[in-house]
This record gives sequence, C-alpha cells and structure tokens, in this order.
Amino acid sequence: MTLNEYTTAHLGRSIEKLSDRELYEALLSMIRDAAQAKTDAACPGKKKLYYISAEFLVGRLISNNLINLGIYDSVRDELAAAGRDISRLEEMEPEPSLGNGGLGRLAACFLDSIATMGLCGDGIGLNYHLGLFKQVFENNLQREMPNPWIDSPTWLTKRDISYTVRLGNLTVRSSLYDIAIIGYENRTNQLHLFDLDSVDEGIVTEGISFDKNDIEKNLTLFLYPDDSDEAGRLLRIFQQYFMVSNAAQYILDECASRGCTLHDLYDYAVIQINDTHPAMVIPELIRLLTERGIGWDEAVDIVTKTCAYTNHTILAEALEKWPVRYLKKVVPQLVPIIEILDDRVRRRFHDESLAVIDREDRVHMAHIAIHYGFSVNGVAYLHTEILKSTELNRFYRVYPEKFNNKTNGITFRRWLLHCNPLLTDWIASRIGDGFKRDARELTKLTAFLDDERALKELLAVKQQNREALKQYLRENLAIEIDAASILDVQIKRLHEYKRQQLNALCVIRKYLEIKAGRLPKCPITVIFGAKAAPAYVIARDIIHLILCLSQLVNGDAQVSPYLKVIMVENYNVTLAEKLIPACDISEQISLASKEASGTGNMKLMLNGAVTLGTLDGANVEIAQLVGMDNIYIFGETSEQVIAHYVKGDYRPGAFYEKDPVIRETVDFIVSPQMLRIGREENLRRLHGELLGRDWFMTLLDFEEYVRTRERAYEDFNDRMGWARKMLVNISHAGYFSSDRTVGEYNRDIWRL
Ligand code: 26V
Repeated sequence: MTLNEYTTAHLGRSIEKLSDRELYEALLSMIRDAAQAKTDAACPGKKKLYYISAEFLVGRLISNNLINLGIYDSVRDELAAAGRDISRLEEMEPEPSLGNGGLGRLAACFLDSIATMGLCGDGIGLNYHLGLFKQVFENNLQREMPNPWIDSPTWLTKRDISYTVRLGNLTVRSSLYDIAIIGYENRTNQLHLFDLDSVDEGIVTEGISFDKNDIEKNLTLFLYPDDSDEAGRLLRIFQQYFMVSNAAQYILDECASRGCTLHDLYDYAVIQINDTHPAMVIPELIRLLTERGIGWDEAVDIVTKTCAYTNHTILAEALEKWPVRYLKKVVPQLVPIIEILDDRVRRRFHDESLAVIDREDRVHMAHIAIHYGFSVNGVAYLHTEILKSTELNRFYRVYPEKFNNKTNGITFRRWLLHCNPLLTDWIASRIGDGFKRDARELTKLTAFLDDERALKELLAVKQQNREALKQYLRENLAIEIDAASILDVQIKRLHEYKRQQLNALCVIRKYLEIKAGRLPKCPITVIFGAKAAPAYVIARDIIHLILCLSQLVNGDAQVSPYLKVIMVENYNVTLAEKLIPACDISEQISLASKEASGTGNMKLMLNGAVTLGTLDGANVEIAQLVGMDNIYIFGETSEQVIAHYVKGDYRPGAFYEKDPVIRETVDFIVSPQMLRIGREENLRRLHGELLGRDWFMTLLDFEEYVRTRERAYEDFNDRMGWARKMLVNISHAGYFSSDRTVGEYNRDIWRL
C-alpha cells in the first residue's frame, strides 16, 4: 500500500491535503500496521532470546523503519511528487531518551540485527519518562534538564500485561509498553519497556531534582538518577529490581504459554544480561522457580543454564557492588537467596576474591553473573584478553569454558544506509547492492583504490556531507563551521579515561602555534560532543574547559580563520547521524586498556573518517584490518599502561617539569585569557587534577599525540592519498556489522 492509499483509506484525504503534522501521524500509523503484520513470522527454533538492558538508545525510528520495511525510497518519492519533503517529517520525531552511550546504542544495534537475521529475540528494559537528562550550556557550564520524549502519537503500544513487584515495603503493579523492532526485510520483534502508572513528572522541581524517596512517583522518571547520595543509590536498585522482576515474570509466563514446564526453561529461553545492571534477574528467577515448587539445586542449575553475561568495562568503579544493607531495604526477598549463592561459592572455592558477598558486606553483581551464568563475554579482542589476564583472571582460571569474546558491531542500516545516503548510493554504483544485506561485500571496494575517478567521487561525497552538516548546524544550533576545513571529531560520553582533556590540550597547543604565526595549511574544526554524569565533577570541568576554549578561539580574529572549536549541545543519536557522515578524523584516544571497545570508532570508519587513536578497544582490530598506513596510532600500549598502574610509577608532575611545551600548555588552562572567560574554581581544579593525580595519564601520551595529529593534518592535504585511506577504511568496515556480532552470539551463546 502506498502512503497516499493509506491516507485516503484512513483519513479520506490524499497527501496534498494533509498538514505536515497529519502526514507525520499517518506515516507513524502506517509503519505500525506494517510492523504488526510481520510479528507472526515463525521462529527458527523453540528457544527465544531475552536481551535485558538498562539502556536502549534506539534513536529516531521513522526513517529506519521505512528502510527496514523496504519502502523508504518509494515513500520519499511519493512525498516529493506531492511537493513534500520527507526530512521535514523526520525532524518532527522526538528521539527516545532511553540510553546514555555505547552500551545502550549497542543494545539497539543488536535488536536491529536480531530481527534482520530472522531470530526471535526481544529487548526488556524500562520506560524512563524523562530519559537521560537533556544537556544545556549556560555560562560555559553543563546544566541538566528533563528530556521528555513521549509524544503523541508515540511508538509505544500499551500491552495488557501487568505484574506485581515488591519494592521494599511497597507493592506495585507494573504496566508494559512495547516498541516494534522491525528487521531489515525480515521479522518484527519487540522492545518491552516496563513502567509504573503512578510515576509523576510533576515532582521534578529545579532542573532534574526530585524527591528521591518517593518511589511510587519517581521510579521510572530518569535513566541513571544521581547516585551521589544514599537515596539515589537506593533508587537505582529499586529501578534494577523492578526491571528484572518484571522481566523474569514475563519470561516465565511467555515460556509457559509456549509449552515450557520450567524444568526445561533453558530450552525455551536464553537471557543476555547487558552489563551488571540486570544481574539481579538471577536471584529473582531462582526465587520465582523455588516459589513454584522447584528444588533449590535444580533452580540454580536451570538459571545457570539460561543466563549469559556481557561485561562492558574494566573500570573498577563501574562494576557494581551493592551493600547488603541497601539490598535489605530494597529487595529483602532476595537477600537470603544471595546469601545462599555466596555460601555455595565459598564452599566450592576457598578464594575470597571469588565471593559474591565480600568482607565489607558488599554484593558483587558481576560475580553473581559469572558464577550463575554459562557465558561471560567481553566486547573486543583486547578487552576480553584483559578480562582473562587481569580483572577477571581468578574467574577465568576456574571457568575457562565460560569466557568468550564478541567484538562489538553496529547496524549498517542506521549508520550507513540511513545516515549517509550519498555514500550508500556511491558504493552501490561501484559494487552493486549486495553490501546492504552482506556487509562483507564492502571489501569489493578495494578494486577502486587506484581509480582516480572513484577516489575523486568519494571526496566529493564527503564534501557534500560537510556542506549538509554546515547547514544543519547553522539552522539548528546556530553554529557556523567552515565546510572546507578538516573536521576532527570526538563524540562520546565524557570520561577522564576517554581523555577529551588530551584533545583540549592539543587544541591549546594549536592555538598557541597559530598565535606565534605558525599557520596550518588547511583550516581545522575540532568538534566535541559529550554529556558528563551530573555528579562527575572533573568531567564537568573538562566541558567547561572546552566551552571556554571555544569562546576564546572562535572569538579570536587572528586564529579563527585557521582553527575553530565546537562543542555541540545535547549530543545524541540524531546529532551523531548528522556529524558522522561529514567527519574526516575520528578521535579514539582513550588511555590504552580502558575503553572496552568503542563503537563510534566503527561508525566513523564506515563513513570514511580515518582513526587517530591509541591501541585500545576495537581500535586494535581496526588497525589490523586497515593496516598502519590507514590509521594514526600513538601512545603507550595496554601492557605498558597496566604496568604503570601495578608499579604506581606515573607522575604527571615529572612530565610537567621536564617538558616546557607541556608546562606552557597545561598552564594555559589557568592563564589570564582563560580566567577572563571561565570560572576560576573549575579551571584551577582541573589544572590541579592534571598535575597532581591525572589518574588516566593524560600527559603520558601528550607529546606523541600532538606529533601524530600533526602528521594526520599534513597527510590530509594530499587529497588523493587521503581518499585512498578513506576507501581502505570503508572497504574493511564490514567486519564491524552487528549482523556479524549477533551471528557469533547466536552461534556460540544463544543457539536459537
Ligand atoms: C560506567 C560508569 C558509571 C559510573 C562511574 C564511571 C563509569 C565508567 C564507565 C561506565 C561504563 C559502563 C559500561 C559501558 O557503557 N561500557 C561501554 O560499552 C560499550 C559497548 O560495549 C563499549 O563500546 C564502550 O567501550 C564501553 O565503555
């Protein structure tokens, strides 16, 4: 059915007669009907996957759904023939605010690939009304605002399903909303989002403040509510338990309805636990199974054969450990179960480091997931190796068979077909359409590495995308960029280990160079996009530094023709889709060993940006695929970095004292120019942190970073040489399709 037939049948009017709003609503409901029609496709086997995650960063859905239904081009052309522009309708859609960063975006890419591969697998999470906060900049500081995203019409479909959940002294009844996940020319699965009807957005006062104790009203307001006080931490546990208790009840009910006796649960269900946030599903399932008459030993056995855990970070501070005291307040019903789980571990292994409850009475959520699950996976080759050799080494020794690697991936439907139609068409013109189904076909592009015409066309595509970005930033964010400049981007959550501060120091260097008359051959635009966790003081200071630098550099008539610094407000999936096709240099500069994988690195590579990065996360695999001539690698290796931590021998002061360039650069943070623009308290605190502690070793790699970045800028001027590097990157990006990743999960873990 065409859109026009649809509007005529349902609204009695043709496209021409409808307002943009009416057309948008019609499009949404047409897509929902089409998705519904694809929910009944048979599953390949009787087992079904349940992917439980605190985050699903799905992004806007209209265009992606149209692409996956195979009707994007026809709808676009139909609209155009009626004098209407599909992009105006696309821009009307609010972006669901259900995630923070790579973890949530990965979950969304996986759902797309699972449905695309015809597998039966649903997501399960929470319906946060105000999402992750919305970032606004005021006086060069980040301020947090609620991010309401549930509009009318919405993709959410209310289901007639509800469960009882005990939250401390409170007993609540949940509601369930589904979002259809439409595979590319394949079946429709569901994202199940649980919610509570009593939640009240009206309790939010100043910014994102609210009464943290009023669980009935606040439970699903925000993703990652501030946990800098006890009430905030308790709220996070309330959220997690609400999520997994609903998930467990849903899974048991659905499996029972399909013939499962509970004794054979693992034949009907596999549960992927995305990071530790959903790990309480393990004791909750044991509770439910024993309550339904299954003996303890068997319940533990069933659950262990059903659950698999993905680790997404080695940062100790991010591995959740909940005090037993908290769990007694929030989930007293799980505490005796967790104690038995701990007891069983202690009887079996006489190794304190493997315990579920440590000597300080804290419950290690990852330890529950490893002992009582059948699979533990890291998210890139290097990350899994580090887990096995250091962070989880004791576990690896007792359960070597559970450990496996699944290098992350991204869905090419969103990160190529949807966000970069020009490049997609260009690729298709060269190698045909096969890559749209099978990303590995991109390697066919290597045939054009010495084809001057092809390379020129590729540069022209990038140029057009840069101009489109320029226009978008002007119209939507009132930001001016030079479309002829090098676009050098770092877009990701703000964290010290990702080292946005290192990039900022490099910007200071460039500024001082230009001031001294050493001008770059090609103008440079450095773009940042990042949100800082509200309670993360140094991360907020780094944002302040970048915003102050931006004001200084862009306002300096002598410098700004050569260098501009942009920090986009409220970086999200929608902005990523605009930025990535236009970028030239992809900054992946985390301290080696700290970035589990990264997935932005894959998106940028696929869109023809060249990586400037450390040998960390998936950068290692990118380097292997493209070869050292087509990537800019710098910095100490993960082994060297790990050795510094073991020896405790990194001293930022030593770098500062011995290298006058470093000293001048770091001191610039608290120079009179900067203090005129910024807040002394924030700038001094950051300066002190870099000199005194610098836990993520910014200064360690500074000199080599500056040098390597200069080399990349220099190479950029050789346009044909650069185009070749772009093409090598695009040609080898196929490995990073989430279809490949999901295929491996299914082969090794899920076995659907
Ligand atoms: C969470 C937190 C929370 C509080 C304090 C500091 C901190 C630091 C890191 C994290 C990350 C939690 C897990 C996560 O988001 N990991 C990301 O997962 C992506 C998908 O696998 C991966 O590409 C990123 O490298 C990894 O950081």
